[in-house]
Amino acid sequence: MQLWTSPTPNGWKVNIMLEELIEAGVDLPDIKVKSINLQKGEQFTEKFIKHNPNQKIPVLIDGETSIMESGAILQYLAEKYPTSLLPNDHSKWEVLPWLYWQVANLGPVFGNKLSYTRYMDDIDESLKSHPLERFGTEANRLLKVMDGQLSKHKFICSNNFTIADIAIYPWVRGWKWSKINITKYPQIVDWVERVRSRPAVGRGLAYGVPKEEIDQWSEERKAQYASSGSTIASNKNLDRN
Ligand SMILES: N[C@@H](CCC(=O)N[C@@H](CS)C(=O)NCC(=O)O)C(=O)O
Repeated sequence: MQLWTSPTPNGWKVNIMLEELIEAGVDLPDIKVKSINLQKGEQFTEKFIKHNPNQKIPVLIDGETSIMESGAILQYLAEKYPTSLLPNDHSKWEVLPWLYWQVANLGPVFGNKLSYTRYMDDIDESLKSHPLERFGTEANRLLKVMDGQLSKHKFICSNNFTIADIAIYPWVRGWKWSKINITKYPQIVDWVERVRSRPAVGRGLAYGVPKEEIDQWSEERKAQYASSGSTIASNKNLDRN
């Protein structure tokens, strides 16, 4: 198996998944983790596009099967290696809708809020106010929805940690960077700590990142992310291919 990834929220989901499977006692095959340099545009190469026509990490390659989309990768791994991360009976329908909810709602909205907050330096401030308002308000609505779930149980879908928690966590943990205030929701703050305290989550977040910067980036790293983020989020990339 090969995982093509980068240290970003959508990448971390799969790293965490692999580490959770190991933690659950699954004997995984050897997995080659290949780091994709998004700043250099490696996601646009012919070789990459053969495995993911959508030109984004993460990609999982299992023999002849190439899987794009982090949600699909989590589901693939969860079905191939059954554990409590995804029930294999009817109760999987308590989990899968929340996985889809993350990839269709929370990911794009938090990602867009982050881009306008941190990365789009070349855009006039006045043009940013509408998207910042729109994505900020929607991010807050999504947090309220999450808070409703967490008022019923410890994790998003139930008292069990599942692939839905794995999908949601990397985006919500970055709330300071995206300037989406989760502190209005103490249950979400507690959930972030509960998820972070899992050993497999710590190991998953560490792929390709110096240990001392797993939870707190250095000023140098922040500057690097800000500049690479602006390259990635830029419309200039639309000219490629
Ligand atoms: N819906 C996709 C989103 C993947 C995605 O946006 N990946 C980002 C990194 S977090 C990426 O590869 N960006 C490169 C680019 O936009 O050029 C998923 O969940 O896998």
